[in-house]
Amino acid sequence: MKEKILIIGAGGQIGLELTENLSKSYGNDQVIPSDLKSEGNFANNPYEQLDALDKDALFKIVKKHGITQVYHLAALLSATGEQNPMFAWKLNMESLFYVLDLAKEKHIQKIYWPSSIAVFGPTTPRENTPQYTVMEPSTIYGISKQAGERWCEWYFKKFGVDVRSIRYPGLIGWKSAPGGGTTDYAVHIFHEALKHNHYTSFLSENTALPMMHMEDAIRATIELMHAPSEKIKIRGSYNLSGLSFTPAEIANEIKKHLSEFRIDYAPDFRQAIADSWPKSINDQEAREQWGWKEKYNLEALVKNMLENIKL
Ligand code: NAD
Ligand code: AKB
Repeated sequence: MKEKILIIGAGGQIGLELTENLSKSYGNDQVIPSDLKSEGNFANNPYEQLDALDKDALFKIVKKHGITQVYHLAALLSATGEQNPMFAWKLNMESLFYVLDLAKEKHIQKIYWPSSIAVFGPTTPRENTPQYTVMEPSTIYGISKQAGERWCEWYFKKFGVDVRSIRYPGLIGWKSAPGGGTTDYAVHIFHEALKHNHYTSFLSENTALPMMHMEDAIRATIELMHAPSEKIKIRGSYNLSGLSFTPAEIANEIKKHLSEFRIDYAPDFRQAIADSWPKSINDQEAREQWGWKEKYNLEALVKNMLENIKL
């Protein structure tokens, strides 16, 4: 069957790169990016303006294009979610139900929905955090992702919905601007380094967090979506690890390329969020079950970002 893919929230950090990547494999006409924004950056694809909370509009677009797969990316992230908790809950949960129901009712065949390391909380073991462990998230974003994982598994078990998910760490890419996340300091730092040779970090010097180059994350997403169904043993969401570093460590790596670069630290409300998350992730299930392996370490990531960011 020829796949037709709808990407919801395609105008964000992940969506822009995923649209580009899927279009290369499936063809521009087979990939339909959509977002709240009236115009997308998608001259080559049939773009749709769509509010993920508009169930009827979503259904019409699915029928109009004969959609077979949905990548549902629209969400409020950790920092913006804490500023607007009730709306974060509404957006992150209700839009997921609409997509899961489309599959339950057999209008679409496959769903990708991202979770996050934000599902973990202050009572989770922070080093080498395993797939199965204590999970008491302390942000609305994390609570919505944890609940979303449970709903995905429930729809799989109850109705056979083919839904797949990854708990992304902080993602770092050069093709788009940072969004409303706590890990986004590690994207912003490159733009400020190149513009001003200076960055004020909203996380403290020694705050280690799990991170990943966007290219690795997109490849993982597509590999998971292409994996044979019987290999996908986890229908909540997979731990996935790339690398871990602190603001001081990434700053030191940037200094190897920009010797004048300086960093200051002025932690704000996002410090408490970062302090509740793991420092590193154990992803043995993803490695064993569908062959995940990252490409980028810190050295390669910093080099790649500095070479590619266009101001
Ligand atoms: P982003 O904030 O850059 O992009 C989100 C996109 O969704 C934006 O283009 C926004 O306009 C769109 N959107 C918001 N509300 C919408 C609505 N009502 N209808 C349609 N579109 C809407 O986020 P991102 O970094 O690309 O993240 C995408 C997904 O991946 C999210 O679910 C996020 O939780 C998850 N994730 C991201 C990271 C990361 O580091 N970027 C890490 C873990 C999980
Ligand atoms: C955020 O910081 O909110 C995201 C995430 C790790 O989910 N980047």
